[in-house]
Amino acid sequence: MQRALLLVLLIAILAVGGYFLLKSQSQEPAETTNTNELSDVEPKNTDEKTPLTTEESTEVTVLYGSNGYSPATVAIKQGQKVTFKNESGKQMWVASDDHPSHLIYPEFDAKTGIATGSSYEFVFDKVGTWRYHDHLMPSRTGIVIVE
Ligand SMILES: [Cu+2]
Repeated sequence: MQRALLLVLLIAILAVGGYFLLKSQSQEPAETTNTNELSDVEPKNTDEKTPLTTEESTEVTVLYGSNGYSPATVAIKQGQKVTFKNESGKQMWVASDDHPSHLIYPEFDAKTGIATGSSYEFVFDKVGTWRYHDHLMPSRTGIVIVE
């Protein structure tokens, strides 16, 4: 009987002690990590978002008409997208120089004719001065300067 009582007492003490231990542990770290996370994360997020939104909001469009690309030369920032809109009445195949291999910037290649009224979009990830042409009419050329 005495042993059983002692056992029950021991279990009760352990349970109460463990409860308070857990309570104090879970409260203190939770409070400190919460404040740390808030002060660390918030300014980082806004810093990252500001340059991204300004780059996305400035859209660069090159029109392809009967006289070729207009403007023939555009300057953009790295990671910015250029839209080549075909208004020529014929098919347009935007491709990096040199013709016909397109090896100077192989990814910058529509790889097919773009119908009039449609566009070809390309995001320039590489810094440089990229000359291009209409693969279907190689005398019509343009330049994209990526800074
Ligand atoms: Cu070509």
